[in-house]
Amino acid sequence: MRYLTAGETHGPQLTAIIEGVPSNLPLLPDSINVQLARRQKGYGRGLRMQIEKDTANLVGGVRHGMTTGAPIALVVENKDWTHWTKVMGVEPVDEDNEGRRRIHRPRPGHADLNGGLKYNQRDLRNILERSSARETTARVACGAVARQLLAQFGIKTACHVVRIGDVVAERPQMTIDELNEVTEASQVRVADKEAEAKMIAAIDAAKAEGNTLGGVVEVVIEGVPVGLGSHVQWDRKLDGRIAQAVVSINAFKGVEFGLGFEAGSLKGSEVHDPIMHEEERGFYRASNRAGGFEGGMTTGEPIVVRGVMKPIATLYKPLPSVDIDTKEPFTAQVERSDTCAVPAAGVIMENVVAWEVACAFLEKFGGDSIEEIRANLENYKKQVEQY
Ligand code: EPS
Repeated sequence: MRYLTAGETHGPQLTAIIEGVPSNLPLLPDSINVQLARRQKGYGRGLRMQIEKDTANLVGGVRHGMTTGAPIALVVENKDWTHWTKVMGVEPVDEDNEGRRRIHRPRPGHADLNGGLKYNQRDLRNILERSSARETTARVACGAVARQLLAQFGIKTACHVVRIGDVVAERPQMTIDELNEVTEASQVRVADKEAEAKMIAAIDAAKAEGNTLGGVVEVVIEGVPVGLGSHVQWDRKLDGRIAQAVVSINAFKGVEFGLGFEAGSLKGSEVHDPIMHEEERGFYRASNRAGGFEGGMTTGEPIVVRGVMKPIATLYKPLPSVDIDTKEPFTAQVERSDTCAVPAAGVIMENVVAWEVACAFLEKFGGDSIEEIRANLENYKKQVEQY
């Protein structure tokens, strides 16, 4: 499967085309809208989220609640567009028209300056509009389609926040279903009540001082068969592909699996997962410190992957920058933004990781219809059982 997205944060809509979704997959806007609503939630979001009410309109590839195998086309409207029709219109406007709302003051930490230099744009809005994290709405919609596919084969996903600023949250012993239930009811998407209150206080304190907070989110995927991805070629290693997908999320700066960076400070005996075998269960691991991957392939244990999000770069007390017209320093640019979007980023990460797993799943069990894929999967399961 592959997808492309288009659309600007203050333009009329976001658009996505997904190619390669098999036929006979049940799909209705509701299953996408649930994910879009999750992405909009979370303590620390700014005023824009009160304007938007994201819903997907399926405009290709689905008929009577089922995919047909044709490309899926979907659009999500930007409700905020009504305030930006002059600024974001397609028709030409005069250079000095105040409706242009030209931006010439690049914000540190954003794509503004690099993008302006690269694309030779003297209105940095032409960069900002597309680099905005609003685009992740379309990616979550595509991920929701991937999750729908995974769900057909009993593969479950979850995400939870493990850090906001200097507050750390634990994942108590619980099943993936319980984790989903508890985090869904949390304002900061944590399973640790004590940490929740501290995170909310930290977000309030950051907001009060015109600052922002980043954090770490963890995604868990269970029910994945052994052998997705491959060791034979660098670009087929599924952990590598997941890493790329995670770091491509706006403001994400790093990714780790299982023990992750901590593995660098431990001995080999403390890092690897002993191989076990039981008649009933087949091969399994005594632990899952690898986070579900060895040799770029799934081990059959849960995928456990974390991503780190830097604090949002739009600050109410901005860092020094230089005006691209006058080349003079300034510090006054203030844009509306969020104080902390880590809980939303968890949902984005869950959906982009689900996308990569679904792609690898289809590569392994490829077929044009759900029935064909199911038959291939059953056949493979027998092969693994008899190994
Ligand atoms: C964003 C800035 C804010 C966020 C936006 C991402 O938007 P605005 O500039 O319109 O206030 O609200 O996030 C979303 C719109 C969204 O749907 O997540 C940025 O600069 O990346």
